[in-house]
Amino acid sequence: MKIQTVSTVPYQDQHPGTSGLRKKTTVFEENQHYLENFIQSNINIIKIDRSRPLVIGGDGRYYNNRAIQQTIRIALANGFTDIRVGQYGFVSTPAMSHLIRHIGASMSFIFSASHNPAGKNGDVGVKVNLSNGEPAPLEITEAAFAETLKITTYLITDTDDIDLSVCADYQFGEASVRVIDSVSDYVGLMKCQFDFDLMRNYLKDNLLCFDAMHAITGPYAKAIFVDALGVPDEYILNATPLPDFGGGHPDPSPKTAKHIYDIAQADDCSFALLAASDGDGDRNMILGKGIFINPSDSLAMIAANAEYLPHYQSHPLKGVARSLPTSRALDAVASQKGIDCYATPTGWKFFCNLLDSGRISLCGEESFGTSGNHIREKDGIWAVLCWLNILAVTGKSVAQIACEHWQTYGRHYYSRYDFEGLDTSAATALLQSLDNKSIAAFNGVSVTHSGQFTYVDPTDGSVAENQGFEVVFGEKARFIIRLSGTGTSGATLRLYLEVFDKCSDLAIPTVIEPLAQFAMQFMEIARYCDIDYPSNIV
Ligand code: VG1
Ligand code: CO
Repeated sequence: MKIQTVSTVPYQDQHPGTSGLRKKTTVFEENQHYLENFIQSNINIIKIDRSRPLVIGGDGRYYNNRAIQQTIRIALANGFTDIRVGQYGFVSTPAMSHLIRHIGASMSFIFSASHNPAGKNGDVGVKVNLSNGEPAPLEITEAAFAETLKITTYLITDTDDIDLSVCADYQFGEASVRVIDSVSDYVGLMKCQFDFDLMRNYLKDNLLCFDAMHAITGPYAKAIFVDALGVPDEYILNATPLPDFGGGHPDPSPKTAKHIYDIAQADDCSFALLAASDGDGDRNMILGKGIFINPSDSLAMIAANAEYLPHYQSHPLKGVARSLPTSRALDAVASQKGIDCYATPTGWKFFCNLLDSGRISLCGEESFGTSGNHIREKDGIWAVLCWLNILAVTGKSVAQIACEHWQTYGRHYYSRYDFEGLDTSAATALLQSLDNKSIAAFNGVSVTHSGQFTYVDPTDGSVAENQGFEVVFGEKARFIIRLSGTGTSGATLRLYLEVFDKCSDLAIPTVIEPLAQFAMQFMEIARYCDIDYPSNIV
């Protein structure tokens, strides 16, 4: 094995966003050394013992194989002596987080752009996780970015591509590359977390349907729902991961996962629980017959019913957390249980110190992400199993759980308006203008707080500024405006809207629209961005 030092020139645009580096596939394919620069920059600044395992995998999308093979060569050249790669290159984001923790790995690279479409004209991304299974924190992503701005060389071996289709070991001098089964350890973890016997029994009389959207969760869903829980094979939809995700958009939301959403809404729906996950398996959508559970509610409902889940029976909830724009339904549960509830900036990395320090053991985001302290990523299948286990214990339907919840706690009506494909400077100017605006009241309810969200991590005092502009009308209503950090063209402004009402059966648009109109006028979206309505409503 020969090691080459390759000369390169830095790129200016390798700043990781909310969840890793994310770009158009063409950016990776058409810019020489683009991938290599980013991988080498991370290796340069993350100081770790290179004899500990490094894990490499992805969500199966186009360009994964090239990225994985190239990263193996760079890792070998940089002295990593124990490299593990998922069979076929497949490792979901939650399974990666678990693998790192389970085998004592030092770090990982996941090639995924999450729910963004794949293919030659789609997106590719790189997520970097560290030794506790957590996404690289801000200090690391910033340092890696700084390194990408000055990198001049990277190291690479002349080794051949590895056959990823079979689990086997390859030796290169002192170093080994192992192709590993990336599903079985994750299945083992789920079996420790939930009551599989009870769920299997429940599923004899109650049907479950899961849509893997031709993305990474197919193999995991088959092993868990079909093999371990006895769900008929045909109820796992789109279970084969495809490089272009079947031409779809693997985003588990009512709009992009319309197929399964429509099954749930049909009068003759025979399923007790329906769910979908995203490209890299960390998101989840929960549906019951005739009902969609918005992710903020799902998080609050799991928290409220945690006592029915085996892992929270043995380790009762100490505290919970949500990202700032996630609705305050969770706070209502936390307050009733007498436990702490933290609000963090958007992005999973901000939960990890709270999880590590034992302050929280359940957390989530409005963007269809939920997880516990079993790993350090959001976990799509885990969230589905939480619901399944709760249904199996209580014998209630999804709709019943939701309605009883709203009757107990009131309902946090919620919606997100996305304004996509905006001119970046116009969107930035809009955000900057907010600080100088004043607001008094909405519908007769006074403003209790408004301003940019600054997060001070309670465990280490680290500070993240400008994490979204929040306007709060006491307990009654709230809106938040922030720029997305995962897009790959133009800018996306997100407007998050929340209205609390004790009455639980109002129509969501009727409740939300007045606040939405108020917020859009406040932000002057028409003046700054020349549009007056969102391109996407979740
Ligand atoms: C979005 C979501 C955020 C999530 C992130 C990564 O970020 O809003 O909650 O953590 O995607 O999700 P943004 O910056 O576009 O709003 V995923 O499934 O990539 O890992
Ligand atoms: Co994802």
